[in-house]
Amino acid sequence: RLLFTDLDGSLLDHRSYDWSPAAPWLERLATLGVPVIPVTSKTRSELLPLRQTLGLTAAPFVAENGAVVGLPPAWCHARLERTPGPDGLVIRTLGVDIGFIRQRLAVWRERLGVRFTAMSEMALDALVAFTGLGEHEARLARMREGSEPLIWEDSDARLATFREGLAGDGLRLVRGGRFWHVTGESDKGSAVSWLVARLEALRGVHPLTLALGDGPNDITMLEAVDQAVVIRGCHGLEVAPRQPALYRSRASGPAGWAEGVDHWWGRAGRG
Ligand code: 2M8
Ligand code: MG
Ligand code: MG
Repeated sequence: RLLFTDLDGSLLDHRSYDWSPAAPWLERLATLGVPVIPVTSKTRSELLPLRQTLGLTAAPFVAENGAVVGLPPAWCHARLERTPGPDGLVIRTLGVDIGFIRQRLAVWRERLGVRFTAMSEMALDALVAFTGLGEHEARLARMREGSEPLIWEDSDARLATFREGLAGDGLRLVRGGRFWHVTGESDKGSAVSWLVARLEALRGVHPLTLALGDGPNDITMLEAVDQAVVIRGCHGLEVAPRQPALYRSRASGPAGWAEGVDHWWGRAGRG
């Protein structure tokens, strides 16, 4: 089995970033040897300390909405990955370079005259106030490699034009919790499928897969797995994946997360 999970608004509370209601399930899954794979908008720099805290260091991770994948040694393919970093992790980038994204954002702002603020343009204290992250965490959130979050300050109609412009550059616009995220042609779903294919190639078995998420950027991930949970959102966004095996939680955040894992794996997990 494999479990894929969004962080903000799913495993972590949207405001406090607390996960205590999910802790008993995290312990149980660790005991069962089920990898819990974070699939998030967060950066690699944010994820490295967070996966230590959450006890997820044996599992791979997906950062920046699918642009960056981290593989622990057990997930590396002897012929494909030769040079793990000092922490034993191999980093694969499935997206495009942040420099290209920022350059094209500047071009479209100029050409279309649209109004938005990119995360890289926000002062640190403004970012802290807007996200509720600590100052240190906010710095880590700014260390982007393959996606740029932005706050849209213009009309819906102009957003559509902006999206078309970006598409011409091979760039996508996807809604997270507080931000819109500009990425390459990778998304959470393609990264999840890539990891499932990797596991099949290494072990020759097809795992049972479960994914949990609360935002529009989670839809591709929820559609790429066998079983899915939409966590009730705090931001009133409609999330409607094409997924027959779908459970919608009543609770939000980590309590909804535990409720969703209970729904699909309750008996098997305890048995
Ligand atoms: C951003 O991601 C969230 C997740 O959905 C959002 O769009 O609201 C990212 O920039 C991430 O790196 C950061 O940690 C998070 C903080 O709220 O915001
Ligand atoms: Mg979320
Ligand atoms: Mg997210």
